[in-house]
Amino acid sequence: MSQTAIKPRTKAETRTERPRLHKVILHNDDYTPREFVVAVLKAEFGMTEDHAHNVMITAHRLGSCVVGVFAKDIAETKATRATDAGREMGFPLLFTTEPED
Ligand code: TYC
Repeated sequence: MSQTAIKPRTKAETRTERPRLHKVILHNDDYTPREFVVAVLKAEFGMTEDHAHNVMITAHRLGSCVVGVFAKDIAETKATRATDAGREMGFPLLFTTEPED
């Protein structure tokens, strides 16, 4: 008869999960000037004029556009700063965040 001793596993699994990334989303509105949206995208997200214009016009036509994907705290800080830049000028410009699937 074979007697195989099975050693119980003692080491806990150390699988490191990467923190989920969060999308920053730009929402269209009827009041914020296009050039202002482009300027905020350039200033807060380091976009070129071309890239910022593409993102702005996509949000304008479709209602919203993903601006970028960041760690949660960075996404929230950027969305808040960009939204505040609009509010300071009296515009309803809105950036929100949501976890990436
Ligand atoms: N719809 C705005 C206008 O026609 C421009 C705009 C574009 C505003 C994108 C917000 O996320 C936005 N003046």
